[in-house]
Amino acid sequence: MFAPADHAHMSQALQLAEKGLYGTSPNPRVGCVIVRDGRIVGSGWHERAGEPHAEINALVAAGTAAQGATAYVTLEPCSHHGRTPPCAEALIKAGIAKVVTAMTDPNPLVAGRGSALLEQAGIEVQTGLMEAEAKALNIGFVARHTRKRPWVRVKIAASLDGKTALGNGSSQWITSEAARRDGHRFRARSCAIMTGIGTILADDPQLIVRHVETFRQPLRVVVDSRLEIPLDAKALRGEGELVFAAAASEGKITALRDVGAHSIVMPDKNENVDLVKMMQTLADFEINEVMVEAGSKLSGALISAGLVDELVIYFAPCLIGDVARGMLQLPELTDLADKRALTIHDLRMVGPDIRVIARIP
Ligand code: AOF
Ligand code: ZN
Repeated sequence: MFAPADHAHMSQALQLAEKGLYGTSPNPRVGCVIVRDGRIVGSGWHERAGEPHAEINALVAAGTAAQGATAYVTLEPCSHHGRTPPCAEALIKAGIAKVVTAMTDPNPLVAGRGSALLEQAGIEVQTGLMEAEAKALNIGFVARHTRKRPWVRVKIAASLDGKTALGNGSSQWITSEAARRDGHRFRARSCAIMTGIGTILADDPQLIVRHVETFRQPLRVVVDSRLEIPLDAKALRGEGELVFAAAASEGKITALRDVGAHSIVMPDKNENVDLVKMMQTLADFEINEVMVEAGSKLSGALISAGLVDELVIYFAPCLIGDVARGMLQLPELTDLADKRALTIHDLRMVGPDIRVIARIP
């Protein structure tokens, strides 16, 4: 159904979409290329939520050349009035003759309605060109809409023997500057950065994006069962930071509100934070991708609860020895048949360190 030229145009649209990697949250990254008589007459991408969608930017660039042209869009054009008006209507008005999309929009407000509108207007619509690439680019947006949970990525920095800190807690720094900078690129693409109270008390991290050119900072989320977080924690220096607790006094909730942070009390039956509900809540808050940078307890608990999709592990070429902290607190296994199987998604050097991206199927 698709010719080599179609692939070339969609591939270009995907490259444009990727320019929105750090900026479009909570919207998807979307690119659009408009082609007439084999020539690109306009292109664009979605830069940030509230601003025009990819198709509109491409249509503006194409002007009257859009008449009778084919639009290649990495996501089904929208049909709804959100922060911006529907792209399907704009494409129809501009006289586009054919639309090729990579994937259907999983947003229930769209979900096929965009393509239907185009077809009703007599526009030919083809769907599914380079679908795997398009879905990968919006892995969190797809996860949020299809399973009502964000895509959750756990970052770990370890020695080659898998240790993340000394017995006394000291962990700065095991991996290289290059690895730490690389970690900031994962932060930058995330809608939220999550940590636990243990890390807050031990390291007082800021949990902000540095070393990456971006105009937005992800939401900071702290899992803190007994709401012990100090009011002057660096991770709370902002507006609207979220703290999930299992129990809390009204006084502490008010004090946190006064410093601009929201507490959400959500206990499970063991009086810990209900992690499943927490992730569903984050999805309700339009969080697509969560980056977890926590200790072995929270990271392990999230894995045990079946909430982690991806591990990003940096291994530094050094040994720390067995009397040190491991990566993940998981229940003891007595049968190796029960071990958790992973798939290796990516493997590369980052400076002197090794980066492994493993996925939990
Ligand atoms: C597109 N092209 O470039 C994007 C789309 O609130 P709004 O108006 O920005 O709408 C956001 C929704 O529109 C988003 O959840 C997704 O369904 C769609 N995003 N659609 O055709 C774009 N960013
Ligand atoms: Zn749109």
